[in-house]
Amino acid sequence: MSEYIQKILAEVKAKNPNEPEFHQAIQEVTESLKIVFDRHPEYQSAKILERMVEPERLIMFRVPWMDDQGEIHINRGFRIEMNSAIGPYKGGLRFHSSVTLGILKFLAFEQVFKNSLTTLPMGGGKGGSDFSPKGKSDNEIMRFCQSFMTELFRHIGPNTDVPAGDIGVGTREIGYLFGQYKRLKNEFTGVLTGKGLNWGGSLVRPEATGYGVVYFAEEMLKTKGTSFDGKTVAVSGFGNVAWGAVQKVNDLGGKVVTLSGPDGYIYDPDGIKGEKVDYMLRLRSSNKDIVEDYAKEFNVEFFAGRKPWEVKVDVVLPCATQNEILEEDAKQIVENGTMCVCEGANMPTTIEGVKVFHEAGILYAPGKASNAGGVATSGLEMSQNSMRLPWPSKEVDERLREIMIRIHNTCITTADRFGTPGNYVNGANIAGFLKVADAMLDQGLV
Ligand code: NDP
Ligand code: 2IT
Repeated sequence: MSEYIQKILAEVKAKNPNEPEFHQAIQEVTESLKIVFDRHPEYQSAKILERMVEPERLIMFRVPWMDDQGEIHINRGFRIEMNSAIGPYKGGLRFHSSVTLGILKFLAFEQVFKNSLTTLPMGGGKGGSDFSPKGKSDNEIMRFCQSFMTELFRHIGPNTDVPAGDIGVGTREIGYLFGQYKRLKNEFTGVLTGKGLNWGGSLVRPEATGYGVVYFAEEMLKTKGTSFDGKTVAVSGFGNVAWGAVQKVNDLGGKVVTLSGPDGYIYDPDGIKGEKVDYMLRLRSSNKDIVEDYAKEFNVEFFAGRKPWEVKVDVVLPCATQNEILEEDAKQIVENGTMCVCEGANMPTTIEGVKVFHEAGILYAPGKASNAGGVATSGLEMSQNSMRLPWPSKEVDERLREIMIRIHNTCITTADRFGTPGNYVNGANIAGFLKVADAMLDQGLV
């Protein structure tokens, strides 16, 4: 690693202590950028990377709310406005007990590159809270969302910062957040995406991240002259992204045999199809945080405390959360003869895990490229809101597929151009970086 990159990493670690995920995300990107700095010293002298690792603005606030028994709780709310060089800040909100400032900073940093790859005019941001929806009633979730928005509303807007969903935030939560924003501002605008269809949402947004992951993986398989037809697939998670991915794998003739939760994984050798896919929605909205119920409902095996990576499959789609594929999991996946790993979650594979995939020469795509279909369709929702015209689902789906194919091709051609053919990590990091970096150069010292 060059001295320059090492110096930046050391500074980031010193300035942002106890934020290992943020360090990890920056390390992964900077390793790819070394080749860029060798060829283009102008980015180094303009200190573009040093600027990019520092959020433009960071908002942290108190979220007090009352539970159904009248007890008061205080959670912490965040919004990281990371980079607005190419458009308004854009990115999801995560509600999960594990949320910390460092986790949201890693997600906001990734989002800048991802949004750049979509070809749409969106900057990067992320937010959320350490509030856990697990075991909460609908009314409690509503009161929490209203309190969260009572502070957040003054910092966001359709041309400033447009949040959406992520872990623990789906259409229900977006509804409560949108309702409160509208009351406070007396404005009906596209300030959030992932809205319900009757109040400004886009068709295909709920499915978009998962569909996009599978469209991307389909392009990866094509480079080896094959397709999803007849392939077995391991999916982790059972949330929004997993749900969309399972449906599209089925459409393309593949068979998904696993789902997972924090409690373990289920193995369904007949494939997750038909009513089983609908059941995933019930599982997700039960707020129980477990996948074991699927095994009971459909009489399949459940493996407590284990990950689905021990199952022999052709394709792996990690769709749960960060760092769910460790080095030893990656080795297991390679040993299983898996040919393609395409990430639905953000940073599900550790740096050591990615190294294992690269050394084995299997197809591997990082989330910032392969899961960009969610935010891309959020961008399409923003376009429809601005035009005040909803598009039919076929049109949204076709645009989504085109965007995913374009991102795939950008990764391939950029990796080639910088002398690392087939390396999707370098392709995504470099292409994502160049667009934002050039915009920052154009805009002066920002
Ligand atoms: P959901 O809340 O719908 O589902 C998240 C899934 O991951 C659930 O199965 C959840 O289980 C599980 N999970 C969450 N935290 C943990 C944990 N610490 N350990 C094990 N399992 C966990 O979220 P999404 O499907 O929206 O998000 C999944 C991933 O995809 C995340 O990495 C997210 O950042 C990423 N992503 C989401 C996009 C979107 O548009 N929604 C777009 C692009 C990426 P449980 O609920 O039981 O905790
Ligand atoms: O990680 C992500 O890209 C998301 N959670 C979606 C963000 C968005 O603004 O749609």
